[in-house]
Amino acid sequence: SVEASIPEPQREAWKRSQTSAFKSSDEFEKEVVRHVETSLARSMFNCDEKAAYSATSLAFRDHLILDWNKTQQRQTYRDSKRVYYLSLEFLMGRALDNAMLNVGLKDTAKAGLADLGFRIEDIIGQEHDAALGNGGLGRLAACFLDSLASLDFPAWGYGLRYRYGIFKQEIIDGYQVEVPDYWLDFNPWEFPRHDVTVDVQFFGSVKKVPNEQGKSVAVWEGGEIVVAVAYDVPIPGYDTPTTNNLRLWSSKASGGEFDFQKFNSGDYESSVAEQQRAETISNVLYPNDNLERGKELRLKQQYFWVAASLYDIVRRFKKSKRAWREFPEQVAIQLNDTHPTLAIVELQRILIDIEGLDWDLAWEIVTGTFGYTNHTVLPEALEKWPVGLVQHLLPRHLQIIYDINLFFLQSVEKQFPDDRDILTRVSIIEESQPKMVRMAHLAIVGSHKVNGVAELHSDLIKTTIFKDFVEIYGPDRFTNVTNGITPRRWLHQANPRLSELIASKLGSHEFLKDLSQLNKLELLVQDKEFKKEWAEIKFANKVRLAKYIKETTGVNVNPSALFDVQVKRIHEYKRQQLNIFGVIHRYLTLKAMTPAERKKQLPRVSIFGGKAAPGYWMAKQIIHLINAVGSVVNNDEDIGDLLKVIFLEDYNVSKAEIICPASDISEHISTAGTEASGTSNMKFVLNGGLIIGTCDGANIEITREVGENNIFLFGNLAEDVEDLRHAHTYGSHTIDPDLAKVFEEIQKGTFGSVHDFSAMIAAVKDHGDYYLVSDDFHSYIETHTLVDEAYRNQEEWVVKSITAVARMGFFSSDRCIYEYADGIWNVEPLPRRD
Ligand code: F58
Repeated sequence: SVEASIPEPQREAWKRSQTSAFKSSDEFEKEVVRHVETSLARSMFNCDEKAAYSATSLAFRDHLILDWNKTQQRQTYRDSKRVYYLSLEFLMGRALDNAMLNVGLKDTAKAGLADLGFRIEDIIGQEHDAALGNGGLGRLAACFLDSLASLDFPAWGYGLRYRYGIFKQEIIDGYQVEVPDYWLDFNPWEFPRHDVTVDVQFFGSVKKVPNEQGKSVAVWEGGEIVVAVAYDVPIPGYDTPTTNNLRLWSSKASGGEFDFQKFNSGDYESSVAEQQRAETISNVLYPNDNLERGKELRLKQQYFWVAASLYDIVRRFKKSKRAWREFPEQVAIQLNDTHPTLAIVELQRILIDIEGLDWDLAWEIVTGTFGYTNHTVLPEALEKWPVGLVQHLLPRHLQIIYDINLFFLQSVEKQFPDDRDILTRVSIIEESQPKMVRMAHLAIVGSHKVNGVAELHSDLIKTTIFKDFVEIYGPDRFTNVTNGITPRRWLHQANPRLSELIASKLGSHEFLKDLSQLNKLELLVQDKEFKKEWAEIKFANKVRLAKYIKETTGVNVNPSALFDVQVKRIHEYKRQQLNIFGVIHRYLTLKAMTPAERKKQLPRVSIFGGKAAPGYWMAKQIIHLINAVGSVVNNDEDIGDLLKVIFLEDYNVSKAEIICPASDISEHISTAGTEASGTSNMKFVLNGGLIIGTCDGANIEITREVGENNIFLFGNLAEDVEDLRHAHTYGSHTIDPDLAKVFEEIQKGTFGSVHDFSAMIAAVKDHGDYYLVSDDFHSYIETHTLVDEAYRNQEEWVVKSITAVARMGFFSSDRCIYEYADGIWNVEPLPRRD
């Protein structure tokens, strides 16, 4: 065993002195006080909430680290197959609450903090979100890390340690303003590993030289080196000692602080400038959601992160002294979208140029190792890089890409000898001006499995953007893994009262590890007392959100009103414009009523939240319109509580934890066929909210699970979209009459800024209504009427809410991880103790 390598007396000395994690609240308090006094150099007299947060986090960090060390030792010792999840984004949110719950010591900490004079909520609230992601894709990666650890899989995440996460959003005069998110001031959850570094090369040129056997090999030389430094973040599983690792790379100049040669020769300024240039690589997260802009720095980020991660993975593999062909039996690498696709090329390069394998064996190893997950069919989000840029930055990689393409096209030509067009369509190189590298094609060719993220989406990629590849490789290369969410964060942590109620009825917290157990709740749908408690919890969560709305916007909302929520990135395809047009329609309808009629109406609060990409002008106009409508409606005395329109600033993970448990209905209303999956739909339903949605993404599977009576679907189907768009462009395009009235009202200036909003209207009226806002408007409004009617029957509504929750077991990210493990990675969990 590993132990035997240390002489007995030393081993004993280590064991005698071993630290142990706190268990009781007394021990926890001691740890907190010790950290306040030594780590923070403060005392009882200047320990504010921030300091208490810091000390509490350090105490829990110590706890995690002990488990983390043991997990890593165990995984190294067992040396079974590991999973590596490569993602440019990990939208982790806060870590302290999660750590407390996962190690099962939240009550202990609560008691300890109370003794020391603090409320645990206030302490948890001090933490800055780790916001290293844009939206769904980044949050999915975070849920997957939670599930991988909770299910005891040996798995690492690899990402970038951005100095600035997604920007903070401020709303000023109704407009979005971006403020940098500098979050690293104090981050107790990361461990800098200054001894774990990788030199990453850029630019330079390629020379062919003969090796010892006289074979010509490529040597990539010159250019510049940037150093990657590892920062490790422990990822605790729920109710297990397994604590996995998330390794984030930070860039710094080679040659330490700065180039001493230049410094000594008096060129101080340029040596500092070089250092700064190196550091810009990991400086900032690109803030686009479903859009690829093709910036050079972005490509640099991608290669920097991919090269460092692969070096690390290969280094670990080589320690085992196994033969190279065993690599895919030891290593599974999942590509979260095409952003890490250069990893395919980099591994091929390492194997042929550095390790001296022949091409075919290397390529077999590469394709056996990688899996690729696609997250979008939107053409503007499919990654492409100009050949010239790749050539300049990564000359050797471009050669390898050309070789991969050559061999691939040769085999396609053999398979379809009479079809020239297919070669043009599937080529990794797009013969455009300038020529482009199509990253999705490279990812497909270099992986053994490609998956979409919901059934409809996985079908769509097979019949549209990747159709030819299904012909070439057969349908088995393509599969579906419908997304999921971790019930630990999105139920237990976000909605503790609901989680406890469920636990009390099911007899334990086991459902948090096996979410399908929720189905036992269905037996209770007629239990009066249970339904009452269920409704009370929803109400309490709404009161909490109402308080938050008051504090942040100054608007009073009635917690008994129907809370209608749409929170997600602002994008035309997600159709916040449809929602706000619907709100205006409701407002006009209310205005046209007599006071007596109005009295009979159901009060509603329309809540919006989400960031627009800084360069996405139309999305910013949508935010402006929502705010403009809010300032008119919220101050209209005829309307009062009947309608309030709220825009919540700076939507992020920790705000989602307050918002999701407080919704009655949430909106998932993308144009059919555009939203790959959606995951917030799952979060809302799991928290007892119903949803209004289109037949898109995972909404379809949610409907199948919860039943048609427990969801509000509307709108055109994906299969009709193409024809409708065609008709808009080539036929006569009439606007829905109710929508036309909404437009007239906006154009009258009722909400100010006629000029600002004219483009949104023109997009529907004059530019072909690409997102089918008008086509779906009528059915959207009608469905909202059904929502109102259903909500009036509170008894029935609660039955729907419980039934839906009971049927949500399928959407746990644990189920996703089992599907990936089984169908794509071929890995197994590691038993907890040897
Ligand atoms: C999202 N994609 C999908 N991309 O839109 C959503 O339907 C899905 O549920 C989710 O992935 C998880 O599968 C997404 O969030 C991005 O934000 C990319 C960021 C980098 C640039 C390209 C878009």
